[in-house]
Amino acid sequence: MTSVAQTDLDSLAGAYASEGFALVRGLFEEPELKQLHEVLLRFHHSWRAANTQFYEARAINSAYLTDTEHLNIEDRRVLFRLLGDRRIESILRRIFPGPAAFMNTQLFFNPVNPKQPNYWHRDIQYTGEPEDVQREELNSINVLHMRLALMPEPGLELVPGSHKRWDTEEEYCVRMEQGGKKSFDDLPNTAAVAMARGDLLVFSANMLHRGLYGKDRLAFDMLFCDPLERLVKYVRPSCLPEEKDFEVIANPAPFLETIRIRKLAGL
Ligand SMILES: O=C(O)CCC(=O)C(=O)O
Repeated sequence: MTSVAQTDLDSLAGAYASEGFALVRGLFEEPELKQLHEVLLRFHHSWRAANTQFYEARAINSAYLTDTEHLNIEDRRVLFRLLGDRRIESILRRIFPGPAAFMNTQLFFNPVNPKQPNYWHRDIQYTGEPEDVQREELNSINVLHMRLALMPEPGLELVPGSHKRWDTEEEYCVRMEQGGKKSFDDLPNTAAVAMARGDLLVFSANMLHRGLYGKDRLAFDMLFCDPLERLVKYVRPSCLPEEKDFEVIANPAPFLETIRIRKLAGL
């Protein structure tokens, strides 16, 4: 396992294309992080109260943070503002050859049980698509995580380059728990990306990765994807900004793209 240095914005596109991830530091100021952190804690508090059993049993993340269920309009606007921030836009432009669409948000935290194992996976394995399609789509469909750490954390472990290629036999057996392997078994040729407050890890959801639990991790994940109906059909309309919210969003393009495709598809 190697550890990873930060990438400057100019080398981001190259790093993402070859490795499948890049770590960007120092993009946000402390007052911005403070405001976001407070919103995330309010969300987490409310979400935990509504999902106590799941949280205590096995949860490592929640999702749909921009929905109306747990946050008021001001707090949701803090999230919309960040998702549509010019700095986020400049990263999206470097990674997506065309427009990117807003997909979802997630909040990652530690499992209640400190012995709960983590698991290698590719997000694409949960789409329900047959494996030969998943394999083909690795190179043609882009789903991007931008993970912003609010607390220092061990971060993620990734297999560099695995966003463009299918698993080796060993990786496959571990990920799918075959041949006596477990999905938390160690893999060779990995990179661990430890994160400090304010670090942004940009990585392909297609690649082999697992969370590294520990410390007081609390990370906000912003998900963007290619503008395709089959990817944005799962977006909850209640997670999207309403007309008046667009006043606070510097770059509305990812939201507008999602709204456009959903409308075209009659969703
Ligand atoms: O941090 C974790 O626990 C896993 C992260 C992950 O799998 C993801 O962001 O897709």
